[in-house]
Amino acid sequence: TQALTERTTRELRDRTEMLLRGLGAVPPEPGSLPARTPITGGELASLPPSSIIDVDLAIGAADRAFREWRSVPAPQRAALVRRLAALLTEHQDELAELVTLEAGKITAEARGEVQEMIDICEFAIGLSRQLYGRTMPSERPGHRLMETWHPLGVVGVISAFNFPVAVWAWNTALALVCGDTVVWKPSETTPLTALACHTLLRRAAMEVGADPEVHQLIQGAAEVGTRLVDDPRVALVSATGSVRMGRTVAPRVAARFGRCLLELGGNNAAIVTPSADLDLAARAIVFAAAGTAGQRCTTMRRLIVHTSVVGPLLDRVAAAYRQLRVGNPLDEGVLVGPLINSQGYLGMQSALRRALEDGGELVCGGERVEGFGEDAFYVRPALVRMPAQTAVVREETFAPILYAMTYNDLDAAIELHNGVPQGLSSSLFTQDQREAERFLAADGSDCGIANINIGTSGAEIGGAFGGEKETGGGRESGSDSWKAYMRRATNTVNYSTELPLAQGIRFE
Ligand code: UN1
Repeated sequence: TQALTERTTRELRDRTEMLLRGLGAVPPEPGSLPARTPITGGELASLPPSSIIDVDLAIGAADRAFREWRSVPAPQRAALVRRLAALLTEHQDELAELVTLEAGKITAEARGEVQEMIDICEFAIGLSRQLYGRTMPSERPGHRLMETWHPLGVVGVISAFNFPVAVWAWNTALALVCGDTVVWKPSETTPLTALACHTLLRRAAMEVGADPEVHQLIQGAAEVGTRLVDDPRVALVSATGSVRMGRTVAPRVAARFGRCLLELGGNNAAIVTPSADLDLAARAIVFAAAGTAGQRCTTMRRLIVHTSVVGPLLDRVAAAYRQLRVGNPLDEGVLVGPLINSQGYLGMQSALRRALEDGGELVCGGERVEGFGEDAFYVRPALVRMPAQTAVVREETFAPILYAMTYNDLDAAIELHNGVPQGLSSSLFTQDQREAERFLAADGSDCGIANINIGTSGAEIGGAFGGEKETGGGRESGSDSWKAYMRRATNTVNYSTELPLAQGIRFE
């Protein structure tokens, strides 16, 4: 296998170089930041990481560009995003393949991720004419009271390996039409897809006559991100990643009174009730739990099933799990690609061990799939029956482990559902309207996303995306998430010849 793996890596390296050229992203000079493919674990390229000085220069350039960009009318700013959408559409397959090579996603999901970028661009273009402020009736005669939304400043975007391009696009498309400029620090695991996106955006800017400096790319490990987080010129830090990362970022940004938008961990569950359509539920569960090899922040990690249907439901899920093809994500028919690296694999193994110690029973999966070389980590998605929601179940393990528990009474199920520190996404499967409404009510799911009869993952861009508790509270993407990228000014205008004071105060 070792020789085969090396040959495969060589082929993937050539392919990467070709894709980068096709995207106009000149393969950079080598440096100490390796870009690996989880397909074999081998190196595709290496790049020079940004130095602290590079980071300062990038923030300075974005700050200078902001001074002009903020005064360009929003519908004109949208021209840049429109051109980006066109380039993404033109290069959808190449960019998706690069995502597969660098993050290990299967082709369908990688294309879906690029589609999500195109979708958010379209949303942002429409939004550029809808950055609405309100007017309120003033309590004073001859006065007008209103609010205006203004560009905020430099937005620092920190993104994760699992959605290496879509999450960048959510932030960047909105930030740009809102009149902000962007400094992007991608995951150090996915520098090449970042380079490709940066190149496409810069090209779009050149083609529509916008200032290419509105977007800056900085690459490297945590210290590069920290520099970005600490800089007072960065008005908003939008960070996606682990709760651990959020715990360092949030207090640092708060200490300088900057703004934070956090998308941190999820420990998403589905409740399956006695009236649920079990075939539909099983299909939804398999995609949400095993898709993307369990490496979405929206991945389903917990199942809370009514005792009357637990047997038939788990039989269906286990049968589907046994049929899942795990392997090279470039191969047709493969539904589960590799984990990102050895850390992902070790994390999964240790969580499984703890679950079994807690009395968990492995229904299927969990084992490593060999034959891809020692540096590639392919696993069969695991289904584990748990006697209770023990400590390991309350943690987010970024790998395909689905813990199944049972319930008898819906109140207890919702209690169990909400009994974790994270609050991103959730689902309930039922044909009973009362149960559905209860789940969506104030005393139902405590998550930012609550679904009925669909899984926890795969949200559309039109809704606001994000969650509560340790998930961080931020909202990105659709609905009115744009407000996080702007500052609100309240304006009172006196068009009378008198000077009445509010609250009826007389000062004379
Ligand atoms: C993430 O995993 O960080 O809802 C984002 C979903 C995708 C986005 C996931 N649209 O699964």
